[in-house]
Amino acid sequence: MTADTADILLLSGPNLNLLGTREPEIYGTETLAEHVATATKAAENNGLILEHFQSNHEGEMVEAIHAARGRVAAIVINPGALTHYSWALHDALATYAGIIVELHLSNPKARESWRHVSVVAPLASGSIVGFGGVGYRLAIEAVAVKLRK
Ligand code: CA2
Repeated sequence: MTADTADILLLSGPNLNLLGTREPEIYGTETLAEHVATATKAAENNGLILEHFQSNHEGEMVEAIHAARGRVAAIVINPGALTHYSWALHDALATYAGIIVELHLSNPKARESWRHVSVVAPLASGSIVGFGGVGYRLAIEAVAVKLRK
């Protein structure tokens, strides 16, 4: 799953592997692989190495965060629906000392009320939401700016 060294871990949560197959009006037509390619290119443009991990399992997401501790400088995370209730993800991210950027394709605050809560947002430097696939580039740019400081 993980390389020995990377600067950014892009983490994708449950169901994001199905992007491009349903609900294009909400999530767009691009696949996850295309978003990862966008993020990888943005990282390379900033001299950074990116690795990606997607899981439909909360525990695997937690373990990916554990494995990032002391190894990668930043995590960009789209936790999918785990965003709204996973205190396990919250607690794992709380053990991570690097930069955290929360990323969503849609704008959860403009959707159902159960999506208005994020248990990840309080641990993030910032959140990029509602810009569709462009958000992947913006999230990497945000990390690059933070790392240059
Ligand atoms: O907008 C986002 O990026 C979300 O994280 C996407 C999650 C949703 O639960 C969050 O509230 C916001 C859902 C991902 C579902 O992915 C799909 C993929 C293909 C077709 C339908 C959904």
